[in-house]
Amino acid sequence: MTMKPPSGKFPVIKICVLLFIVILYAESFNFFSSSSIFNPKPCPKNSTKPESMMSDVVVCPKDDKKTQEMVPIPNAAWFNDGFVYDPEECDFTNGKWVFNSSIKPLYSDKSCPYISRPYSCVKNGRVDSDYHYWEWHPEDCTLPKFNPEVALKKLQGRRLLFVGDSLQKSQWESFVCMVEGIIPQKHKSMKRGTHSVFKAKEYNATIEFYWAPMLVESNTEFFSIRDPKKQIVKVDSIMDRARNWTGVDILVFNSYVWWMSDIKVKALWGSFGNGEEGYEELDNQIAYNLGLRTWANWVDSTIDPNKTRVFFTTMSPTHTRSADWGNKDGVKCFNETKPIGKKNHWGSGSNKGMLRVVEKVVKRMKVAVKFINITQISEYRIDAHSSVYTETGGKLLTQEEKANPRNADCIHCFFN
Ligand SMILES: *[C@@H]1O[C@H](CO)[C@@H](O)[C@H](O)[C@H]1NC(C)=O
Ligand SMILES: *[C@@H]1O[C@H](CO)[C@@H](O)[C@H](O)[C@H]1NC(C)=O
Ligand SMILES: *[C@@H]1O[C@H](CO)[C@@H](O)[C@H](O)[C@H]1NC(C)=O
Ligand SMILES: *[C@@H]1O[C@H](CO)[C@@H](O)[C@H](O)[C@H]1NC(C)=O
Ligand SMILES: *[C@@H]1O[C@H](CO)[C@@H](O)[C@H](O)[C@H]1NC(C)=O
Ligand SMILES: *[C@@H]1O[C@H](CO)[C@@H](O)[C@H](O)[C@H]1NC(C)=O
Ligand SMILES: CC(=O)N[C@H]1CO[C@H](CO)[C@@H](O)[C@@H]1O
Repeated sequence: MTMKPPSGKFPVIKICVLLFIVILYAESFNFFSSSSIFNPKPCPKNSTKPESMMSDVVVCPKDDKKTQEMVPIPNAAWFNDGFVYDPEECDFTNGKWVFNSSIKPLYSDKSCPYISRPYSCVKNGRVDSDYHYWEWHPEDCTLPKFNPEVALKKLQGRRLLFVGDSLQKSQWESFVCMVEGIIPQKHKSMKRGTHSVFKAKEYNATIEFYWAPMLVESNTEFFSIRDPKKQIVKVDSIMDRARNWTGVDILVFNSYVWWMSDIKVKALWGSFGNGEEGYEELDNQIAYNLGLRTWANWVDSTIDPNKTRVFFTTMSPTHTRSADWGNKDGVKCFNETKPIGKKNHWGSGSNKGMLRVVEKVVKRMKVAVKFINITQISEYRIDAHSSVYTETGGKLLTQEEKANPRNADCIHCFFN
């Protein structure tokens, strides 16, 4: 397999999928190649020479000093953790958003038919457009340019499945939209449901999504019950749905916002099988821990790490408190049109305690789970939410409703 030097920056700013694609690019070279591993490394800041023996591809950020080296590592396999892309080497999450009006977005919610209506900002009437034109520039490395064909080739004969909540669903839709443009109509198909499947037929590849907002079961997930006070979470129930997560090559999980209601989580164990009595009220971190451990046990007992790569997307921040970024007169993310420039900004919508819970659970797992850490890079993007360009109860907001900042959706990411 040959690899072209990564060049340029990401042409589209998809907060949610950006890091995943970086990881796909970084890892899939070894994932999908039997004989060699290509692993992007940052250039040491004070040198132009790659220093690591493991270094396969080194691209310096400065154009005139591009250093490249490719060293196939014989007999190394993609699962060998010693060789897998190491976020410590180039922390993609450490960087800044840079405005670039020359970016040509790969799709818009008008060109791609797969974006759900609540996140179709342009269709829903958003007229400002700066939010399309911010590029993520990591400090220590250059991101590879996204190429839909290369991405599809990497997925050839494979199944990629996203499992989780609506943010994960958006991530799936965005990923599909980034590649579907190059596939002729008759060579692709989409089936929607609890388990949605996009097929790229020529590539024998599928990009799938499974709705499981808490990973484990709850009585609210299909919206038959809408009152959060009546929500009951079956913290040990995962088996029925998880049967549909097997035989997949790449699994990407997430779960966060559904655990974050203001009231305690009513947790139920299977042994209280009859009806919904016998629940226990728990703090969200404790309940989250129980739910995630159920998930972790399933992964450890079911997933063959030689066949399946497992990822976990960290929480996507909510931007519902404008005082977090010093806009005292603002309401939520309403009317925000620029990212936050302050390095390491961290708002009240990202609960560090919850992050620690996931980290701890994952650390104890047998199967290596790689984090797609979107939290920090998304924290900056107060401008990148559906805001009032969304719908409620299946209906677009009226002009009047749009004028009311309180109606802004500051949880979901935009999809342009
Ligand atoms: C380059 O950086 C390394 C590690 O950060 C340090 O040990 C070394 O002294 C530096 N060399 C120069 C010439 O600054
Ligand atoms: C802006 O984007 C264009 C098109 O992708 C690219 O050629 C150019 O290098 C970018 N500019 C900067 C400063 O990154
Ligand atoms: C298509 O991919 C699946 C795995 O997703 C594999 O089992 C099957 O053999 C492939 N079919 C062809 C014709 O390559
Ligand atoms: C994965 O493959 C390696 C090397 O072929 C083998 O040693 C290991 O037992 C396998 N692991 C599992 C879980 O099958
Ligand atoms: C939102 O922005 C628009 C356009 O800049 C402005 O006309 C309007 O007054 C703003 N609304 C609020 C509530 O700040
Ligand atoms: C994700 O990034 C945040 C901030 O950069 C950091 O605090 C956290 O430990 C990271 N979590 C994981 C699981 O990588
Ligand atoms: C959407 C869904 O849950 N699909 C299937 C999951 O797996 C079970 C058992 O294999 C099927 O009965 C479901 O239809």
